[in-house]
Amino acid sequence: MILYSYFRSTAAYRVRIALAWKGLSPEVVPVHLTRGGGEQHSTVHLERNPQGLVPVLELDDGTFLPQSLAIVEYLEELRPEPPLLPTTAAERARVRSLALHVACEIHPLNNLRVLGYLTGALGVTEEQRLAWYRHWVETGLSALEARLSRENATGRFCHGGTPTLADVCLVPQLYNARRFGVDPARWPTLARIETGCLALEAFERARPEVQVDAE
Ligand SMILES: N[C@@H](CCC(=O)N[C@@H](CS)C(=O)NCC(=O)O)C(=O)O
Repeated sequence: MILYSYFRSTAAYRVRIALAWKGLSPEVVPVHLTRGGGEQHSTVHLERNPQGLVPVLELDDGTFLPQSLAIVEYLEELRPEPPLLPTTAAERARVRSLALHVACEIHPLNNLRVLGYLTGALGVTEEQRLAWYRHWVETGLSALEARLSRENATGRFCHGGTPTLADVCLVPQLYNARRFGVDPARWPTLARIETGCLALEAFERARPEVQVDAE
């Protein structure tokens, strides 16, 4: 397998965590999202993913698989142990619901191309762009904090005693928030879960700062 990744990409970070958790270390091919207008728009990358986004996982048969959550679910089926989803249907639904809270309601609003469209085509100022980012990340993470502090008062992870797909989505989102000057310490449950995750080797190996293309 080959992972097309960018060190700062939160969606690629999710896949890197899952790969490391499963003990898989495929070749990683960086796709630089800003250099030269963005390598994600190159003909070669658009053949991998016409959306012009990372991550993409190239499977052993040469198939290209975009979309981080589909990739993580694929890895879960390929290598069920150690799991990233719990055993009962209700628990799996809860974990997926937490993951989608981040991946569908927070991340897409603050993607590079969305922020670029704001300052480019719509002509908003840098200050307004940052206000947009902070609004959606704070709204989304505050709701997640409310939910997790109610449902999981003392747990080390989002669900149960081991990391799941929910933590795979949460940790990169908190990394991204910090990059834009939003300190996750204001959400104590999320911050505690992040600390628990980052103490694990798989999360350490997936960190942006230790990737081959880190700057
Ligand atoms: N829903 C997609 C989102 C992928 C995505 O938005 N990737 C970002 C990096 S985190 C990207 O490639 N952005 C390039 C751009 O916006 O031009 C997934 O989960 O894989």
